[in-house]
Amino acid sequence: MKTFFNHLHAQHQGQYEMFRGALVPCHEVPARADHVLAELQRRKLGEVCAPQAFAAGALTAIHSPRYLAFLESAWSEWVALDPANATRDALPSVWPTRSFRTDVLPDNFAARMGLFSFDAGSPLTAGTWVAARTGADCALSAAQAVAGGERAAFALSRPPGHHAGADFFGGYCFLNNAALAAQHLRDKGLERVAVLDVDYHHGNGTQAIFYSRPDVFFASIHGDPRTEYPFFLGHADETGAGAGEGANLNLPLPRGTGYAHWSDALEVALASISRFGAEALVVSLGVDTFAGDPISGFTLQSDDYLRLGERLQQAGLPTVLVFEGGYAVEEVGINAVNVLQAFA
Ligand code: SP5
Ligand code: ZN
Repeated sequence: MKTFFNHLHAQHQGQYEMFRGALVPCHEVPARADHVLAELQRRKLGEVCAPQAFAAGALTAIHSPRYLAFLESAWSEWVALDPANATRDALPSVWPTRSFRTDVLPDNFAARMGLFSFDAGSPLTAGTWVAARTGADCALSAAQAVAGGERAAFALSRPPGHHAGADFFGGYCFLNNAALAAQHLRDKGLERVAVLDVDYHHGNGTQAIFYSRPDVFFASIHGDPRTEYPFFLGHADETGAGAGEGANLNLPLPRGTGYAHWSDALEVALASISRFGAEALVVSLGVDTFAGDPISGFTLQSDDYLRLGERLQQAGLPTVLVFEGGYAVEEVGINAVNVLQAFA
């Protein structure tokens, strides 16, 4: 199995995120991807490739032009506000909630930061755009490999993607890599594509992108949003809208869930994907379901990821795996590569 590795991922290097009124060190750090790469190479799980550079049209298939233009120029605008900003991460501090307008693009930079985001935990840094843009190329390259006949491919990149919507960032995510991969498979002629999101957190961005579409099924197993981030989406009664009714499946589980019950939800998700008639599968591969994860609440063990990988492989679909969360930095390589091993 080929891995498309984002060699520029460390260009995105946040210093801090907002937590309980304080700026605390980021959980989403460059070492995460480096550990996964090192473990892939240690086990010789296949070729590590550079991504192909895709044209802007591949991004506008998912993201709005005004959001992409904002992301591309955000860092230079931030530094232009104050040269001292060059050593500080940009974080939003004001958002348009209910009753505010979102159709008028503000001139003010802080206002646009808020318009295009939903939390204060996702610092935008000097290299965020180049890292996210190259990560999108990795996801698109992996999708292209699978559309071209490969059984499976892995996009190894950060920042992650599944919280990013058509026109917003948040949850450490800026461009929705899994959505870009699913759309690319559609554009290559596959009629029905499924996205299975196994990250601890609900993939609100991916769900929102495909919610009204009948051609891309979204299934997610995650911490119950009544208590878990991102809180405002991911409930079981969200089943799709309009032509997309029936093509969205949320399987929220309580804190403390281990593989015995988590894997029951996996069977439900895979049965639905099979009934949907998916011709290819995109997996949003977060391993923050691990017992040792510092920000999450499930109790999966490292060996459970071997079983998860075997089960995904047995689904028998051409599969694009996209790296998402997982913050137990020392174990993230072992856990992610345990999933990949069945595809090697
Ligand atoms: C891709 C992904 O997994 N994004 C997750 C974003 C979670 N952001 C909120 C994190 C809250 C952190 N709380 C820290 C508590 C332990 N110090
Ligand atoms: Zn997560």
